[in-house]
Amino acid sequence: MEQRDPLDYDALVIGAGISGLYQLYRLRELGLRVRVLEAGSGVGGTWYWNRYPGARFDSESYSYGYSFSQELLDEWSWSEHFAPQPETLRYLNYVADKFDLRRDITFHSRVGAAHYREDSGQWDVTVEHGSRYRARFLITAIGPLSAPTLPRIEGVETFQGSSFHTARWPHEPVGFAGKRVAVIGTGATGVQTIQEVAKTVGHLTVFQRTPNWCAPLHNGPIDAETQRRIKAGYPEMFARCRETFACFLHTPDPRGTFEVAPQEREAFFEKLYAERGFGIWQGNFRDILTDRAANAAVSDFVARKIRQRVKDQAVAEKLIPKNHGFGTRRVPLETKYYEAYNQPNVRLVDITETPIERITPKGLKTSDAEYEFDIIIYATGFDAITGSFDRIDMRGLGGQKLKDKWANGPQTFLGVKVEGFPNMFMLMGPHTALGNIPRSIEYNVDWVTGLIRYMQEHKLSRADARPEAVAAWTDHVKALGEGLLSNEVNSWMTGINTNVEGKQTRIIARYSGSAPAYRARCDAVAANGYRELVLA
Ligand code: NA7
Repeated sequence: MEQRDPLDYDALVIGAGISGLYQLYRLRELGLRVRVLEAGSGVGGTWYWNRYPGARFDSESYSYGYSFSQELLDEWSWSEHFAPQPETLRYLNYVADKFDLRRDITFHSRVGAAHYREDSGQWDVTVEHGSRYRARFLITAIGPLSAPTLPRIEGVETFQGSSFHTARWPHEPVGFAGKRVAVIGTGATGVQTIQEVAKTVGHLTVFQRTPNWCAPLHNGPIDAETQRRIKAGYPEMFARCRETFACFLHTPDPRGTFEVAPQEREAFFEKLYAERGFGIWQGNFRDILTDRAANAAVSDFVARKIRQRVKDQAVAEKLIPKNHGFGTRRVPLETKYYEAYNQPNVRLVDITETPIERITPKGLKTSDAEYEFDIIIYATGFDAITGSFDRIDMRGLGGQKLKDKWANGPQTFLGVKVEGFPNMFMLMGPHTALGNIPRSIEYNVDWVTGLIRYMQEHKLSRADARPEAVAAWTDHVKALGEGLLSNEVNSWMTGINTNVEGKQTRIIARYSGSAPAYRARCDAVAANGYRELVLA
């Protein structure tokens, strides 16, 4: 590889998604020379890559946008309660243009390596095509769900039709009319894809390994009067998002499931099932995600709904999860997903009964049949949370590799700092509060910006985490995860990905306390002069 002189900056940000764009905006305010390195050809991150049919928000659009600019809030009007991906991508492009962010972003630049140089106290960052950059601060804005994984099934590369991972969807439209289509995977992405493809497809076969508990999205257009109310109510709405458990508009009901009479309980579940968005997951009785009997009650309610909506009861039973309770994995929100299986041209194949043996040039072969397809869609998910870090050769003090350091699970301070990786700050890294992600991102970015400002003001050039602070935070995150039913289940949230070597053991990868508690802890660290960090 040609060795060039590295380009010098004060800060490098990896990724031009929601967090990278906002971090750039804030660091510019500090007067820093910043460069954002972005793998794609445009801004948007998740919303740039995930162009699959039916991709859209599951959080209310207005609660998902940036809150930092009143002008932006006034100017931008969301068209639907849950905006489709093209609209969100337009929004993020609008933000990039409005704040003139593009001039500090280099596209087509996938970072392959980031090494800390002790002699210069700088990060040396290499892009896969060879360009090198150098900066005092390195900020990872690489997303918790950005490293897509294909299934480890023999023959994937031999298929002669079109095949796509949902997170690597082509920029040109893909038509399904008259086509024989397969979808592998029934997570939040698979569900959105299936219900959309089913509208126009010739014939659709869904290969399901684990069914998920889905609930209705209840999307709809935003009319002029509602639009006016949304815009007038932004301050209160963002204040509410700051108070709720996970920054959504919904927050747990203070009552326990069995503190209310059976009839009232049923009526409450009905109400939630008829509401927009994550209410049934995030706004349910306080104990549904910790108490087995409470969880069984809501699971039973949703199972009955599935049986009512799916005509063929054998198919309905296959769609009802048996190995985990409602809400213990991410709840996919759907629009007529279950009804798709009532169509004569949609078929569900349970691959726990008849496993996929191989992908063939013409389609795929299960243990009992051969299928021919024109298109195979892999909705098989991501090497989540730590996967995007694993894909970069990151080395800290003494050349230590981050991947080795995290071999038994991530260890962080506040999910932002890793000991031995000075001046590297993670946005939406492991051990942070995810929830309604843009809300968490804005907080995370502001906190990192505050720390860098503090360093500027105190003429400090290096920040590292104290090992005891990392140990305490990591223990705290683990303790918070105890008793949560979701931590007894395999999912991307517990770090499981059957398609990635070494990701078969559950880890505690997410902070599962409340967002207000997370912010209170971070605020206290800042207010006390960052004593948990070694500042030099
Ligand atoms: P998920 O939720 O990880 O779902 C991936 C799906 O793909 C899931 O149904 C998997 O089954 C299935 N899968 C994965 N590998 C295979 C193989 N090898 N064979 C068959 N089926 C497979 O990813 P999504 O993209 O849907 O959603 C990720 C998050 O993005 C989502 O939660 C939102 O927050 C946004 P499994 O359940 O592992 O049996």
